Amino acid sequence: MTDAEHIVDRLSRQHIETQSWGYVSTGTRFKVYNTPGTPRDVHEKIDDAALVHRLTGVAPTVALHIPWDRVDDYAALAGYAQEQGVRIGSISPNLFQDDAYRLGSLTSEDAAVRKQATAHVRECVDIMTAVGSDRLSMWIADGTNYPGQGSFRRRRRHLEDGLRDAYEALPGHAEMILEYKFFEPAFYHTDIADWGQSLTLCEALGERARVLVDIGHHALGVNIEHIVATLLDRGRLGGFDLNSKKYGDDDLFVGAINPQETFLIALELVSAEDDADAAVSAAARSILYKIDQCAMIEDKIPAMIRSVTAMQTAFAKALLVDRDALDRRRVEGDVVGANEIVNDAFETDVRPLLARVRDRLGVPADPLAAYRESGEQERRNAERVGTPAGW
Ligand code: PSV
Ligand code: MN
Repeated sequence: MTDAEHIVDRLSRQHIETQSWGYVSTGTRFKVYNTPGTPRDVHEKIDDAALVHRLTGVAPTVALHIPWDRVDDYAALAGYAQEQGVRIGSISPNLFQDDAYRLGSLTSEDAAVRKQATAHVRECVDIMTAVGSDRLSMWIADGTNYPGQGSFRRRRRHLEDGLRDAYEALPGHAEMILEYKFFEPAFYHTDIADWGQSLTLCEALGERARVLVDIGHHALGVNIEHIVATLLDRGRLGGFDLNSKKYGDDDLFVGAINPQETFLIALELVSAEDDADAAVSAAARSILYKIDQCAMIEDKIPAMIRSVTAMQTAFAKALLVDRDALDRRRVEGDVVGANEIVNDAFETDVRPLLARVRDRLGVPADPLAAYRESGEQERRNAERVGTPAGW
């Protein structure tokens, strides 16, 4: 195989998970705008995910968030997804929208609240079994708003106990991916604020707990690709929540604000996939790439297509980097030369390469144009009358 064929081959195997809540109307705390054609229930969210997969060929799974996607019969829901051409992917519990969680969920001082939270996570583990999901995607919103409000160490112990309960209940083939976020909804401290907090919890739990990096969950200026490299080298990077941001946790579609950052993250990923250390490369090859974006004013399906194709673009450019030459220049101390190699790849127009990938996958060369011409949006606008689904 030539280098170009290798790249086409790798890109044809790319797998990006879209998320059910990315297809519905969400917004800021000021206003939620509805757009026409928005799904009214989980089946219609799955329909939209299936459409994105049909158009891109690389989005075969859809993440669910419980209770937003709660149904009576999960096996039937998995069957429905399969009929549409997709599978159900990761399951996210929701530990932030019940009145009981005002002072914390797994970290609460109240044993009854902690019990409610662990019972909900167990419900999600059962759903994983019913739908055949292999990832429990955990984000804990717990934190405090004022100095003195909580005991950091007692909260941390409760958190570890609660996470262990879920970890030990996981189906044999499954793993937990543990997200961090430094603020919001709490504004003084968050119990899992950064990658170090998450990593130490994962290490305490066991091999099947890995860190989830949400691109929007870092302070401005933080070097995310460096965090990614550190976690990759320890075999503890388990997943991504993909989006982009200008300021805080903006949840804009991928590549909209800083495509160079997305590319530099992808470069760390493809290089770890080829690492000589088998454990590092196996861990890198089993990362979940999940979109976690919110369509606040834009149409949801095209926004999702943009994110999926932005991830393809980032990986295509990362795969073009001549990593042997790059390493030589690093060793030689050729600062400008090393940067030039990275930059050359970033500036390459990879659209012809992606057209070859799409040809291989049997999908349209331009998924967004194909979507606009398909009439799918107009059909949805006409059919989906009534209350749209939301949070
Ligand atoms: C929190 O901001 C987060 O990124 C978590 O992943 C949630 O599950 C998701 O957003 C949905 O609100
Ligand atoms: Mn997230």
